[in-house]
Amino acid sequence: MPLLLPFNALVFWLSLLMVTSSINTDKTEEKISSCTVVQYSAPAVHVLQGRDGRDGPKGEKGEPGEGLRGLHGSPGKMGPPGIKGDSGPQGEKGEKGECGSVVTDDLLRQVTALEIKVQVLEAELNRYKTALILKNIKSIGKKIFVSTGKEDTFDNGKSLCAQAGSVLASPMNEAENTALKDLMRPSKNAYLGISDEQTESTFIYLNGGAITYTNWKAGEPNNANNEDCVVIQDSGKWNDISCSDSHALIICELLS
Ligand code: FUC
Ligand code: CA
Repeated sequence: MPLLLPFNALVFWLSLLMVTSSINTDKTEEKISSCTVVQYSAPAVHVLQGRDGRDGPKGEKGEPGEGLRGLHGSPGKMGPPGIKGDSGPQGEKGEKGECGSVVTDDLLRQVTALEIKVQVLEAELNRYKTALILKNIKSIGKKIFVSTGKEDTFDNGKSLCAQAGSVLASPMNEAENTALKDLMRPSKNAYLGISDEQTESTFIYLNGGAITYTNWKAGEPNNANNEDCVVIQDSGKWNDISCSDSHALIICELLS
């Protein structure tokens, strides 16, 4: 014990010195440094603590954990529908169509072409109709009156028309009668295909049918001196005359 006393006393004294030095803030850096020299010879908890060292290098990545995987949860509710996607790429060219549609298109073109031709022909026909009036031909409805320009008897007149595949003019209504009147000028009379030769006072068409239209002049038919044939006068009115009268115009009619 007596041998340790001086050393312990020295440590105690130094420790006391360090405490008083730390309290006295007026101590210089040089004095503190001198204390560390003493500390080297006798480390103790009472000496000043050194500064922290720099961070060490980063350690290697550790092994992955081995925790148990949880149970699979139940599926959630269906989400809202997504927005419409972009259009896909254009598909490949299809197979050639059947002949039916081709034929239809071709027929349509032909019909259209025919319609144009018909219009042209109608216009051309109207021009000829107009011109033919000057040639003693008159078109009325579906009937065409053709004047022979000759005056003759009733029988000769029937023969003339028959040679052209026609019959003596037989107006069936006012329009046809007017057309015939216009065509007969300047003659005063023109034979009609009407007579009562078969039965007196019963006038019929050449085909034997009963007449359905008349335009008798007032007082006619009077059968003066046995008149069995009929003429249209330049007034458009009718008169019965002798079938042998050779001074009546021969006008034929054609049905279209
Ligand atoms: C009237 C007519 C006859 C004839 C004579 C000259 O008597 O009825 O048909 O035309 O005139
Ligand atoms: Ca008469």
